[in-house]
Amino acid sequence: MKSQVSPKQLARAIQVSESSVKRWCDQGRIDTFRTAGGHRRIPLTHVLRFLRDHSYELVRPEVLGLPASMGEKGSDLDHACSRFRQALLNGDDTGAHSTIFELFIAHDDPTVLMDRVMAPALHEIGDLWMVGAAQVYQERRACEICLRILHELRQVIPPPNESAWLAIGGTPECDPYYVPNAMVDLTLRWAGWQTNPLGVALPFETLRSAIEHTRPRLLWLSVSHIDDEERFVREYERFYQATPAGVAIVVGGQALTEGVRQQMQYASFCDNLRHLETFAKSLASPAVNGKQVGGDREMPLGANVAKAKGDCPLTGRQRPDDCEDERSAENHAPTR
Ligand code: B12
Repeated sequence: MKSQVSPKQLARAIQVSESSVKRWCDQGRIDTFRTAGGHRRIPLTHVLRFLRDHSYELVRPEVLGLPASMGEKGSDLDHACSRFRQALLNGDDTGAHSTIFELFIAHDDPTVLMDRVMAPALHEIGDLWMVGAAQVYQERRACEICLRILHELRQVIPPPNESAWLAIGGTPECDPYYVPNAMVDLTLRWAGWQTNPLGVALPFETLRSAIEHTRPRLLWLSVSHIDDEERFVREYERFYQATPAGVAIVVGGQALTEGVRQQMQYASFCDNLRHLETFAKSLASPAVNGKQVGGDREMPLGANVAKAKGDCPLTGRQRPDDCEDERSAENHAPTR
């Protein structure tokens, strides 16, 4: 992909006149900068966002250095998933990118793409590996490609408002799974939050320090692998008790089986990113807590007021009328 394009290139790619594109640039409808020589240039990430927001058809994607297949229409998510899986298995970086960005431009939300295309493709690759039909290197390479795609999607989505609430998170010790973790980060960004991903394999002790230093409103824990269940539950409980009430802990990931979750307390467990998106938006909605993303950034830390009163940690209201018990707070967020 090119990193920036000229108005002429964009005009050819979407089959409109160059003067129209220049006008959009000058009206600020599309973010533009000028070269030293005074020529307009548009970062490709802004082009992708513009096409998505304004529903322009990408007739000649190759003019922008994008794969020609990106302009093709009519792929549904299941078909896209198998195309994506095949591209991952073949190490076809371009094919994998075009599958995802084509859907993104056609208005599919990143959460849908991650839940319905990327994650299932990786699950299938795991199944193929288990029966010896895919090599370890193919699995690792697939993760690398996914990470690059997630990184690029992160560049394309609008940056969060500077005063938006902060979310931090990562995976616990002994969990090297960085792809789901990057997906959670992207989901929260998409929901309008500022995020500060901490990476993978984090001891609870360091998560505690991160909360103290960064004062987030939300902490996510993505758990794909647990070495020692008893130890995990014990250390998590200690961490949960020491976490200030103003910090909502959201957990998810395939290692959090029913049995493990029964022993945990959390603000919400979401089994997919769509639910997380809804939850993150509802947490920031004025209807829930009188504050909006873009409003007050820091929640008061310190006394664990909601817990002490037996109130719901999210709404601050009395249980059980307004909020499920945290222990059964699965899929807390309503589905759309
Ligand atoms: C890639 C991979 C690895 C890589 C990971 C590298 C990396 N960079 O991430 C590595 C090499 C580390 C690895 C190692 C192992 N792996 Co592995 N791995 C996978 C594979 C193929 C993909 C994982 C992945 O990224 N999935 C995609 C993510 C996005 O999907 P997801 O986790 O379901 O996430 C979704 C939801 O859970 C949710 N979600 C996830 N996190 C969160 C967090 C929050 C807050 C929320 C709200 C939601 C949420 O949203 C996501 C999108 O819908 C899986 C197959 C599979 N089924 O996933 C096997 C798999 C998980 N691995 C498996 C195994 C057996 C292993 C090993 C034990 C192999 C070995 N003998 O060494 C080791 C364990 C090492 C360890 N310490 O963990 C098995 C696990 C079986 C089991 N249930 O125990 C699987 C299922 C493969 C299989 N079919 O057998 N693995």
